[in-house]
Amino acid sequence: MAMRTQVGIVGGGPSGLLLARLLSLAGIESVVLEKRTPEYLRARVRAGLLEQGTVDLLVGAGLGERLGRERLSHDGVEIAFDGRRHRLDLKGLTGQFVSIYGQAEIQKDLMAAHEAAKSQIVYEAEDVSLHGIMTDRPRLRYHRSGEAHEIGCDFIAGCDGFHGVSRQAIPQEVIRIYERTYPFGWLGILSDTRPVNHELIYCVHERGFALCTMRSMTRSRYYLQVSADEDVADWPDERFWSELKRRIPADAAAALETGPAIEKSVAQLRSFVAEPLRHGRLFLAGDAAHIVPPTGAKGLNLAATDVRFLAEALVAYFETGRTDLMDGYSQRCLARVWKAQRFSWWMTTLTHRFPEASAFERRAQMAELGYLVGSRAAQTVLAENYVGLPIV
Ligand code: RFL
Ligand code: PHB
Repeated sequence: MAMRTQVGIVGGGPSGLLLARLLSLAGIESVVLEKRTPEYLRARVRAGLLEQGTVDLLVGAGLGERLGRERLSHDGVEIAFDGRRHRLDLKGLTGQFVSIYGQAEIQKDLMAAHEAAKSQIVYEAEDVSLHGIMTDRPRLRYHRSGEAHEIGCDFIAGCDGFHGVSRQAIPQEVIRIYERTYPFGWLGILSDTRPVNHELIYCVHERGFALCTMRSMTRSRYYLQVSADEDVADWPDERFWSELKRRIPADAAAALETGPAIEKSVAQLRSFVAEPLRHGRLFLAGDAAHIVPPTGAKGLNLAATDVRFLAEALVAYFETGRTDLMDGYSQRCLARVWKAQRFSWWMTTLTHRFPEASAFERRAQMAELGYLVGSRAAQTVLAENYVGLPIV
């Protein structure tokens, strides 16, 4: 079956659904093609920390009701090393704070808003492929329940994450990849227990990094640095909790409430940028174009800014025929993406145990941590990146 729309969107994660939402508020039609089922998407845990710019964008898109009620605002964040905890006063250093609200909740809010608006979202779309992106009539093809479909569009947005197909549609000689992999991953668990602290604790330890975070005051999220090829099956709950207790400061370990894990998964750490974000009538946004290690909590926030810029560019085009914002899209995103890449890489390097690090590098790492907690200037550098750089 053939149909037509203004913007064909590949991927119904936060990037794709937020883009569809912003476009529909401006009266622009789109169709979202998503490979997975709604149940799968609602259950995916992932990100938890939002910059104020991301919150503002969601509120502006009419998605602020539950977010406003349930989000936790954090004025500070802790870094622990050598058994001691140090609080960085984000509010005092930058005048800003960050919000805790799970990506799964954003996904649910977006899906509910689209359901109410009767948006066109095709779940379980198989074999999605992109065609004619260098022409003014690009097309998306896919299968659903064994039937072939084609959608003619004015533009295609590739919002299908790191493993998606959109980025692959850009020829090798046009796209440039910048990448760094890390020799470790994060093992995360979610549990219905009281968070060990009312703010996050980034814990530096010789056994490896650990992070204490949360989804609410009754639901905790903890991460452990593990080797890149770690198997979740080797981590029964008891092993996770006892390893966590060894890596977090003693007073936190003593206060730690443990319980059954309701989710447990390993994520590889990676830094990745594909340039440019536009080729012909295809625009990449979010994880389809770039990946950051989760240490700086920037992935979802970067995705949100890409989508904001892309929606602005498409709306300007459809309303007035202007093409300058579309032409500047890639550069505008990349300026922000690279700053977040630098920060996420730096914060990962500062806090993780690198197996190949020399004794000299380990001493330098500890010296940098000592400098950080002793210098307001150094803390301001971390804080202004952590709360999110101004959107320009
Ligand atoms: P997603 O979320 O990967 O969504 C892509 C969607 O596209 C679908 N898809 C396809 N659909 C059709 N055809 C195909 N061929 C397709 N291939 C894929 C997929 O099913 C999916 O639904 O990308 P998006 O929308 O760009 O969103 C990006 C964010 O998900 C990501 O950046 C964050 O989760 C990263 N992240 C964090 N970001 C933060 O800002 N703050 C955090 O605290 C934070 N913590 C994290 C994180 C990511 C983590 N993992 C698991 C990598 C913590 C972790 C552990
Ligand atoms: C999370 O809550 O999942 C989270 C928070 C901060 C990070 C990474 C993940 O840096």
